[in-house]
Amino acid sequence: MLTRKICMIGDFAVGKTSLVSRYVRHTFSEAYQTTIGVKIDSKIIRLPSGDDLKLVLWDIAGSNALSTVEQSYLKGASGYLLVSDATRCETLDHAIDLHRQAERQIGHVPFVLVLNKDDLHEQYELSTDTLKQLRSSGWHSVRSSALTGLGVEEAFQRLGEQLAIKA
Ligand code: G3D
Ligand code: MG
Repeated sequence: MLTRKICMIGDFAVGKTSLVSRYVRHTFSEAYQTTIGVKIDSKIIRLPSGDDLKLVLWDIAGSNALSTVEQSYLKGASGYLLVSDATRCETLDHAIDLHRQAERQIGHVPFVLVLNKDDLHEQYELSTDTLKQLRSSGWHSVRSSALTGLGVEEAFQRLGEQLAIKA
């Protein structure tokens, strides 16, 4: 079976670990512990072609506001989910910066921008202009909530399908 490594990238507390547990285990815990080191999960998805693709999901602990992505973490990754927290606009700026860092390290690979915590409507902070600009420069984005499950399958599925096109 085709297997691809994908990395979760984004600021501390944007919901990287929660998205993985919603996606892989269909659970959400308000008291989910901060990941220690790197956690690896996997999930098999069905591609439009009918083939299966195994996604190996790498989730790193990052406690810095703007943590740098480590080369050893990204090594061998075929793509990544770039996660921001829709209730904190600075996490989108940081995501853009982390994307640049990732590109410098592993070159152009597919990624999907995830605008998480979409359930917290009243606290929504992201700039529509910035999002429009990103979309017009070719970025794929998905609104998600690891709490309700909205958009979670879609985010991983979209990335998986982009990887399959590249494969
Ligand atoms: P990280 O892995 O990116 O550091 P976590 O982020 O998955 O640990 O999530 C950080 C906090 O945000 C957690 O709250 C988690 O429950 C919450 N969270 C994650 N995704 C969502 C979401 O989609 N909606 C809402 N409302 N909350 C979310 P705590 O309180 O445990 O720190
Ligand atoms: Mg985490």
